[in-house]
Amino acid sequence: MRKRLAVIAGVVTLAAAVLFGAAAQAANPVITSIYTADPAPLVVGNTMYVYTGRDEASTSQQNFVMREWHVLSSTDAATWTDRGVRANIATFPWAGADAWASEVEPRNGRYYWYTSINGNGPGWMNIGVAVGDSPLGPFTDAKGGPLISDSTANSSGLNIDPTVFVDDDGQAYMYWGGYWAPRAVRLASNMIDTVGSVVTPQGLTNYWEAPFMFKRNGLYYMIYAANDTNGCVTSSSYACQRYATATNPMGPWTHRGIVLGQVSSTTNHAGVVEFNGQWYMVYHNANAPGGGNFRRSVAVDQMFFNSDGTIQRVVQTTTGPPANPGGPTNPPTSGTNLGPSATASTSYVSSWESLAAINNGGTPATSQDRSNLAYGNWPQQGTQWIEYQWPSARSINRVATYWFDDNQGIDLPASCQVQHWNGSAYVAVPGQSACGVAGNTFNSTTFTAVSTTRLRLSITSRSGFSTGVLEWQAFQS
Ligand code: FUB
Repeated sequence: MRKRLAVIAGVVTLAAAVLFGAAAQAANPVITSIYTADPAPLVVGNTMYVYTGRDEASTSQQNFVMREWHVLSSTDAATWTDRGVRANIATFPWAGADAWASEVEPRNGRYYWYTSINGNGPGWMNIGVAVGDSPLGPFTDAKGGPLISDSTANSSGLNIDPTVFVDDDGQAYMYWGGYWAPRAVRLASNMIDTVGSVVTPQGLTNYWEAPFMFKRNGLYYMIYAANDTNGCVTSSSYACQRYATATNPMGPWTHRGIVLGQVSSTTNHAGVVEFNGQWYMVYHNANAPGGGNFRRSVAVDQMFFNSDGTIQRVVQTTTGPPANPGGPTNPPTSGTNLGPSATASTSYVSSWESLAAINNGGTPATSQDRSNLAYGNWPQQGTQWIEYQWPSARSINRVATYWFDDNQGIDLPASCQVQHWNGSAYVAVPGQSACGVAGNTFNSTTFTAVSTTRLRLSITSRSGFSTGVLEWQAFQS
């Protein structure tokens, strides 16, 4: 009975916090209404989400008191909103304490939230996984037990701090581990089972904990906390972020140096993301009023690459980044939308739907809003396309797509790509940011400006579904 009451209390707390999310001003730390730690960023459509733990220790407590995870969001990387508690210990009925570092990875329109959590079984920390249908959930336990525990062969000395990465070929990888013991394993396409053996990755020099994996220009990057005094920190109670690169997602890795110096909290946990053409590092420190090693706060700063792919050391600021530095403004209403002046065509449109929907200038209320017509290609599956053609070349550097989802045969796509006609073939527009597949919003994709008469959106459906679009905007650069 006590456990059931605890679960109900957890659900009530979750609901209250979801309802009462708080907005914040541009500054570092980005949120000061609560203490937040172990940030992991994710860009979906026009929004950067940051998944964080919450530090609840009092000023006199010298240990982590962490029971829930929050989601922060921003559409300009400068102004942040706490979207409230989106998962907590009660999300995992088999666990009982320690909602430590986590990370969310999307796949096929679902969002998998990998967490460090103390299970009720033998040993201490485990890796759990919850799943939801949107970046904000709701999230539920996906597996009914730990994905990794102390019983897993060759698991880490401390099974915490998962980072999950899905490569372009669909293969997913998970790295994790504390106590100087990194581990790596492949994940099945269902994202909740491991495949093959757990291995000890090579080349992550001075690894302590907190890995975060990403890919840029075909090169794999791993940032991670180290606590050596060989250029990293002044005392091994503290940590810096080192990074390594690899040409294979399982390594071996080549250590490249320090990307974030010592922070004001003893732990150092960070993530990296590209948003509107700019790279950011999110990390935590103890700089919020009343902050400390167990009362940490998330900060965001810009991160810059050198032309050889190495990374400049991140400058920690108290101001945070300017809104969308050097990038386009976010709202789909900004700039000149060339969609309405284009002639639209498609690989297929259902006889009862209308291709005119995509460039009639509508602003849908939701992905189910047919009030300005809807384009759908049911019963086609796999890859279909829509296209704009202009009588003479237009210079374009951004599109925004509002997907149609009729909750029947048409669903949000698995993936998409913006292409242009280069005179002899359709090719991907250069330097394009993620082609977002979120529902109920415009998904903005930026790219290096192309001068073209034909712009195409290639859309690949989720298995068993067709796809649709309510509005497709193409912006003059
Ligand atoms: O927040 C608890 C733990 O502290 C995390 O799992 C580690 O990465 C460190 O930040």
